Amino acid sequence: MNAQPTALDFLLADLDTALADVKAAARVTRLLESYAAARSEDWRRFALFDASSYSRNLVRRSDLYELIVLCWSQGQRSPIHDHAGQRCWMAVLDGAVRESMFIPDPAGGRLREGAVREFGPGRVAFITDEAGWHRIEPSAGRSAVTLHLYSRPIGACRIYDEAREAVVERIMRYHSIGGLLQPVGA
Ligand code: 2CO
Ligand code: FE2
Repeated sequence: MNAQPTALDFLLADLDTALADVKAAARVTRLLESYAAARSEDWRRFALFDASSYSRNLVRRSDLYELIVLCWSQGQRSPIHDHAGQRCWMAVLDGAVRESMFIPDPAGGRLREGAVREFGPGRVAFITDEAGWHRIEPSAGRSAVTLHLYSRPIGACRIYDEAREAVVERIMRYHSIGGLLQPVGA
């Protein structure tokens, strides 16, 4: 344990208040921007990569939110997915990521491709299901680490299975919790 509070401690101390106000998305964005701008290294103990897929590493979970460090090796990417009706923020801690948006057809048909944006170090993205579904991958040529905040926590989301051209439910899993690797399949 560090005697001195780190940038991550300050972020955690402020999140409960900021997230309790559902209209204050901009305030939460600023908290994450400040954290990323501090260039603190205290997230690194959560940044545990996995060779088989992008990894989800839990920092803290409460009834109100979950804060997760995601690690993206070159060539790894998320499925196209929604966020189970929750608010999602994504701050880039290392490298850069590409977000591809997909807009559901109101008639229930296929997803339509939307905007593609690149987010570099320190940038913060925000998405809700109203804005659309998305896919995240590291920008070409290197790996990336991102910090995701979901309010409320997301236990399962919908993904678009491109091979089957079908929407299926995905149960969300953590590769590690509090810096400790979880048993595979837990
Ligand atoms: N939502 C995905 C997940 O938690 C990551 S993409 O950014 O929101 O696995
Ligand atoms: Fe996502």
